[in-house]
Amino acid sequence: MSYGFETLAIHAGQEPDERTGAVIPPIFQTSTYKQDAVGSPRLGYEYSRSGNPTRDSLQECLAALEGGSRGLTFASGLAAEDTLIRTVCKPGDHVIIPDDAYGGTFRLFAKVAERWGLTWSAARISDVDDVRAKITPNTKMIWVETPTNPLLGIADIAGLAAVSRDAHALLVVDNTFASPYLQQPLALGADVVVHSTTKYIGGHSDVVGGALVLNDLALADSLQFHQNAMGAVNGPFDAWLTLRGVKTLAVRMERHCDNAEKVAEFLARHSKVKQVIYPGLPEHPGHELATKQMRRYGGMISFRMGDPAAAERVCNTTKVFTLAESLGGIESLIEHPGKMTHASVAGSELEVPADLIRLSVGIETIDDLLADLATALG
Ligand code: P1T
Repeated sequence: MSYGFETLAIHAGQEPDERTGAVIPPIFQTSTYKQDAVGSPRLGYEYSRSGNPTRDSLQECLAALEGGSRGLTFASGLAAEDTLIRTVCKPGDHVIIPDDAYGGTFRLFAKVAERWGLTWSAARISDVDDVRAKITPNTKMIWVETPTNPLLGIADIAGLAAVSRDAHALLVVDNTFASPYLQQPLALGADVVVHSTTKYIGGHSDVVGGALVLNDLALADSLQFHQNAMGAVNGPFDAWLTLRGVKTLAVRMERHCDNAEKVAEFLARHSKVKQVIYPGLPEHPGHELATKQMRRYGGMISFRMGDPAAAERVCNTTKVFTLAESLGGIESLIEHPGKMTHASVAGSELEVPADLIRLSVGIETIDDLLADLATALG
């Protein structure tokens, strides 16, 4: 029987505990496991870097939510990315990255992987032809964010999947901004989905984590080998917190989208705002594509003030929107990408405008959010 998304979020990988009937899977807060005889670990569990039942529950749940065969979870989104890059690529290989992406992802390619012999090119990820033009004989991965962070560009996942297949490269989609509730890249032809589970999946800004989901079982085995060999795993309590959060993903995302649509309309009408960037607005260049490949348009909005000082002033003034990095939690956050989350891309092709403000619209009362922005802009 195939269950719906909300049912999977609550039940996949989360059977009641066999021994006690506890409805919620326990936190197996243990580093190691008693073995019945030398070489006979129970149920294959021998050491918690290699395997832990709480982590297994989360991995199974996330695989189900993305429509993938296997999930692997990590200590952070960047740990998941690093494990994927070092599993798939070797020195001399080439990767295409988006010309708009999370600053930390750019830093991982440009300041870490490059030192180990990986080469990369930045492409306009919303332009399939530009991505195709950047392919080289050594291209191993096309790395996509959609929507991108922080400029909310939309990439054609199915179109890029065709390009990557022709090039014998892997299509990797960072699905952090959309979450599996709004978009399922594997069904559109992606090979691997990446998540910072710190964001919408955890949803409560209380735990850092990352995940990979895929269908290729041989690659999944290789990733699992590297997950253990490199050791960037999430702990049992972090896995449990993430599982606790993901159960409500569908209802949270609906409210994030409701609120973001109203905030985007409010900002678009405001005389002090120069440009609002939200895929749900008809004037967004990726609006049609987003309508096709996403269920709704998400909770992230960026906007430009036309003046960097004005942007900083707004960020420093809101009260319900908390000035902080990160996104995807139930509370609304505001930030200045140029000086905060994307400081590491300064001077690169990925540099973001200095008058840009990014909002992670939370699930508070919409009137309070609009009043807060009206005061800060006023
Ligand atoms: O922070 P971490 O869990 O390691 O995830 C990194 C990451 C990966 N991919 C995307 C699209 C992200 O947005 C992030 C983290 N981003 C922020 C912290 C931020 O405020 O944008």
